[in-house]
Amino acid sequence: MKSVAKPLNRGSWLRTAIVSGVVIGGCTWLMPAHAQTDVELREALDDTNLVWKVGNTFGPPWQFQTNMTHDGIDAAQAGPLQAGIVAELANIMTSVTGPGTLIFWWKLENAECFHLTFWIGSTLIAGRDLGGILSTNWDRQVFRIPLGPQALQWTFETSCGDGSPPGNAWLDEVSFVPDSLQTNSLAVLTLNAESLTLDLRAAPGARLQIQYSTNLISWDSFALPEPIQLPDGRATVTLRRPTLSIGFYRSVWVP
Ligand SMILES: [Ca+2]
Repeated sequence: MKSVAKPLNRGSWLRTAIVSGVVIGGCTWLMPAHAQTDVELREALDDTNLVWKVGNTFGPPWQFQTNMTHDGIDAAQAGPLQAGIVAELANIMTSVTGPGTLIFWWKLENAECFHLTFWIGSTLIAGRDLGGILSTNWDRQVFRIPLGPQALQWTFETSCGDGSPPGNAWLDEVSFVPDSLQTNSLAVLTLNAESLTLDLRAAPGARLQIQYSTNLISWDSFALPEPIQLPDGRATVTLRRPTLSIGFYRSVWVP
């Protein structure tokens, strides 16, 4: 099949050649603009399982770029937006099926005249006065995603009036790992007649319950007020040791 010697839609020729699946066996495949946008954003945001859509009002949409990144390779950028008589806004959206853990990095150029927010469905999760993006540095966020299909959305929008400066926002290294694919480990650090201390490891943001057994068949949970949180993927906990002739311990995910 002949190669097509012209750029595809918005991407450059070089950029198109890099996108996996676009150049196959010397053949170049033309793609609709929305499909190319998804491929570019999937590469920029690094989770190959996610499908991306964008929307915008009075400003450029989120798009692939390589000038400002967290991973040193590529990232998605919104903007520049600039408030005039009307506000400007750009959304980037994907969907996942929870429960699982979502991690991403985001960055805001101007924290005074812009909002960068993260939503699960219609619920505002981070940004604005909820914290998490108050500085203009790259900022890592970790969230537990609840059970079932969930629409995820990042929104970049102007918040100052006419005459405010232009500004950009960036998103990089988005990762969603369902609980079914996650592993967690438990090691006993110390053990005495009254207590045991455990080293727990799992994906960042995990919530774990600790269980014990005498036969590896039936398991009981430690009576804890809340699941053990692992915001950084690791925790050390000391628990009152149950009265057992032989004890086995395990950690299990909590949605
Ligand atoms: Ca990237």
